[in-house]
Amino acid sequence: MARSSLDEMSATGAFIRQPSTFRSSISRDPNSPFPAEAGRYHLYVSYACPWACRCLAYLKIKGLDKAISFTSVKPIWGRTKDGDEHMGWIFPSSDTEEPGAEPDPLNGAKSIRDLYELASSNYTGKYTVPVLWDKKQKTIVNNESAEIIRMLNTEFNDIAENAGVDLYPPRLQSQIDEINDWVYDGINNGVYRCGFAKKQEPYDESMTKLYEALDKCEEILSKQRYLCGNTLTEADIRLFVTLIRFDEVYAVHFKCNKKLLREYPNMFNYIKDIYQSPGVGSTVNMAHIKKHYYGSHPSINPFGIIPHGPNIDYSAPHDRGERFASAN
Ligand SMILES: N[C@@H](CCC(=O)N[C@@H](CS)C(=O)NCC(=O)O)C(=O)O
Repeated sequence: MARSSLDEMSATGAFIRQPSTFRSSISRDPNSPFPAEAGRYHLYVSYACPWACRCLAYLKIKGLDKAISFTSVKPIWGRTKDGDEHMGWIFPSSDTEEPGAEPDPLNGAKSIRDLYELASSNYTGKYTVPVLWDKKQKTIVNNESAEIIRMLNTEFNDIAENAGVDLYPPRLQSQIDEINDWVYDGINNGVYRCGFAKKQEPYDESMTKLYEALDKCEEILSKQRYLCGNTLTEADIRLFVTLIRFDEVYAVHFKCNKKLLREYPNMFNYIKDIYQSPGVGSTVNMAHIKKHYYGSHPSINPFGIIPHGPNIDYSAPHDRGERFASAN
């Protein structure tokens, strides 16, 4: 059983991600084991992590950040226990140690691993973020971002400030599911498969798939504002969290350098467009992103040197709204 993504390796040198383990659901039904209630749940994230930042983006977009509190860990993995080699997400010891990161306000945990061990005394596996925590039952409800975002989209609508925003509307669900499949495979997980490959062949295969998927996005985005047409959906948020990290990190650290995203005119403007959507920009902490990747994978970047560039300004003007104005 892998205890970190650095161990998720097949005999052929390919990176193979393992499934998440806590899979309960929060429901709007007040009689369910985890009913949607303001103030009851807490989201543990890392600003560095694309999967966790999907959930954070949902908190902001849905207007749930008052009803569901959240904490970010420190960006660089550290020892999770004295006398144990495991490296993973850890909390700072004060509010000032690492801007953006905070000590655990609920359980006084030193690491995300501590939370998994509080939730399950015999847990073996990875200690990943996001973690959706129930303050009442003092346990992990769910640690799979794909499921957490679906709950945040629908189950809290009695509480959400922006309940009318539906990022998974019934009429687009099958289209979103179909896009998520190839975007996950080729891009979200694809960049990790490029970066963590330990043999040339799995790297080559992942790169081919990655760039086929990126070219497909560019083609779609040359004709419409978002992946499913003219409405922002779940598919865009899932793609965005990977794209925003691409030129700053994946191009260098994961060797995804066949073409940079700023060389794709439609996709580059699309990244800026989503970044500038209400709430989304506040979920992007590039300092944490760069510190994490370049600093937490010694097998890829043994000296932990953080490259200076390229420092892209995603708040710069873009053409998406104007260009697709007639379609709105
Ligand atoms: N399937 C999970 C994946 C989450 C995941 O892989 N998170 C990474 C950070 S980007 C993590 O916490 N890794 C810890 C480790 O590998 O030890 C989800 O989408 O929620």
